[in-house]
Amino acid sequence: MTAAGDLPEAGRLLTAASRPVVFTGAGTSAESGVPTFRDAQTGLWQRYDPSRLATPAAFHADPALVWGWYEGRRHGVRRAEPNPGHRAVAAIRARLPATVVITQNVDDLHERGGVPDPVRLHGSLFAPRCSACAHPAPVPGDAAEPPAGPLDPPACARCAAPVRPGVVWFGEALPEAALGAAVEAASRCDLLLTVGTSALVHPAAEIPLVAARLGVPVVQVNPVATPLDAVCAVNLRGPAGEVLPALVRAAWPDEHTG
Ligand code: BV8
Ligand code: ZN
Repeated sequence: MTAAGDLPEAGRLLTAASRPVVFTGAGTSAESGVPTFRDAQTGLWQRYDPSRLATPAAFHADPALVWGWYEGRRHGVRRAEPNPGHRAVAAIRARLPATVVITQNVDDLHERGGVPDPVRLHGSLFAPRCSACAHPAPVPGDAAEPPAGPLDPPACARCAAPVRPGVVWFGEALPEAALGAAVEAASRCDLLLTVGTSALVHPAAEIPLVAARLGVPVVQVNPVATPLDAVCAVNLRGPAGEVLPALVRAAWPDEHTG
């Protein structure tokens, strides 16, 4: 039975859990001012469809356009701060050390918000590598202004090929170790909390279903409905930055997530 907004029930499920998985998407960072894929692009990027830019073909066709887009996103993330939702996730992990945080996000706000070891399904804006030999490349220095448009990527120090963002593009396989760890955690957890994801991108979108199929309760935090509504024990309709701290307080009234 899906009880929309039943915070006390979600709190009881969290209190009863010992091995939760927290599965996060771009909506978790929305209140930090980091646009999700669904948010309208700004400036030059308005004319581009993100899911077409986030592909190997786009990078091959125009490395400067794609590198400039990612550097602009990294610039925005550098100026963003973790929001109370990130800190609530860290509070859950501090209370329940067996918690596994799995993220689709490529920002570093979980790490800066107190979760040092998220399972990263889609890579990171802070792990550039060579597009040819995969040699890790240094994260570029922090520019005062974001690139207003195309920006030539650096050359690999080892083979001089263009450096690419360390993210998983559409059409690319997810890192095997991360996907394996995520499926393993979802298969062993006793609660799955899915936060801020449209659940449209595969195979990441399967992770909550792994838990649901095993009869593990799934609690969703999202202002709008998603395909996961059908498998949720509780749907908490609202922004992560407000709902997650409220959920932590419902589970542990003495907890102050800051
Ligand atoms: C692969 C990194 C094969 C890059 C990203 C099966 C079915 C259908 C399609 C496929 C399938 N299998 C594969 C596909 C194709 C494709 C896919 O899923 N397409 C979809 C779009 C139809 N998948 C792939 O290509 C994957 N690769 O399968 O490879 C393969 C296998 C072997 C060998 C070779 C190849 C790779 C997918 C990874 C793509 N990379 N990110 C980058 O960031 O630039 S995915 C990217 O988009 C994000 O990481 C995110 O996960 C996803 C969606 O973006 P958003 O919508 O912004 O974010 P999210 O989904 O999290 O939604 C935001 C939500 O937040 C919304 O619901 C909103 O309501 C909510 N929200 C807003 N504000 C708040 C909030 N929630 C809480 N609080 C708030 N304040
Ligand atoms: Zn190289």
